[in-house]
Amino acid sequence: MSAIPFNIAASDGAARTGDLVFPRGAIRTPAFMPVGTAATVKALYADQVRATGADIVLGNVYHLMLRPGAERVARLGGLHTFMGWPRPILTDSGGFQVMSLSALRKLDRDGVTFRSHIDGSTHRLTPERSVEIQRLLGADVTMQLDECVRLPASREEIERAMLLSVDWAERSKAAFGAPQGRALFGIVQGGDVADLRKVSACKLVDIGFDGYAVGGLAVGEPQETMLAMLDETVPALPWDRPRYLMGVGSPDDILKSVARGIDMFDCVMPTRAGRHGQAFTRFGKINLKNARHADDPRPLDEASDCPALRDYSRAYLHHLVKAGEILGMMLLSWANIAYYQHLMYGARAAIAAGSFADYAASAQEGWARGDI
Ligand code: PRF
Repeated sequence: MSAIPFNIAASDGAARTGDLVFPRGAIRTPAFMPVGTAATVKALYADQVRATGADIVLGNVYHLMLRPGAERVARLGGLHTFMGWPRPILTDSGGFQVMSLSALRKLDRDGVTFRSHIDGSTHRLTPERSVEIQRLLGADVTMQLDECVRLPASREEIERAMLLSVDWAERSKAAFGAPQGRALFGIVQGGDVADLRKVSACKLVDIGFDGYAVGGLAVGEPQETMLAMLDETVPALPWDRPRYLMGVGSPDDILKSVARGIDMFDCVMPTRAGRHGQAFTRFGKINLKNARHADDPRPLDEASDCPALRDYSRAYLHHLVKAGEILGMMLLSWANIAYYQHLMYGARAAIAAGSFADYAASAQEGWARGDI
């Protein structure tokens, strides 16, 4: 029995909507979790993130252990106090970022040694140290340390990393213990190999976690492959526990994954795109750098209740982006997080009403109609 209640209020096909209840607040699912890598959702105030409808944000072991340091954050009262976000925080375990960001990484059965991308200093992460760092940060959801393989990769390589991740899952669970009001998630690996995905999921379910993440996807494979892997993986996971698809994705990826039974998502896409002059809207993706916006007095979406989408002209946003002004990044990051939260709000309501397929189809139509 998990300490963290997950109440599924309604389901529609494989899609479900409900609440994952932590002492610091409930997470309405399906949920999009804005990424706050370095103790900040880049370019946004914590209050603003909340006002878009986010119930939880992400933090990162890799970044925070290097700077400012987990022990320092703990001395300063933990990550919630440090960043002024009193609601739940999920922290990623570090393995994925070690592989994508650090220099000179060396993996062995016990853990991974790597050089910091900031100052070249040497560090080590083991499953036990990752769990300890997440405890020091005060994470509401702790992720196991895993190894994510980039695709394409050989079956042998994918199987080795998956079995190592299962071993690390066991060690993470032992190190985590049974703290009150906090959750530990296992991470399914197995690349694009269906039978390895099933083995990974079954082994993690045997160990037993508060929730199950699907890792190792959106790492270079086509969307079709990612969705096929979800079709293989999700049915092997317990119905009554939350499922989290790591690092996904576009609005289209998200709705297609919700339809396959995923409850939680995170992705840098809305904030990163915002810093690069792109807006996600119900009319699809709009590139504000484009000269066609220079004389356009219309807002991105006059019907939105987010000021960033409703109250600033496309001409002004175009100007800010072209001039490299900080406010351009702030407004577009805000607009994008607001749009993602709006999309999830609609998904939850549609699942509750039994009309999720219609909801997804009409979102698709809006994106396809484009920005007229
Ligand atoms: N593992 C971890 N974090 C992740 C991933 C993973 O496989 C991914 C893959 N899309 C994103 N973030 N720990």
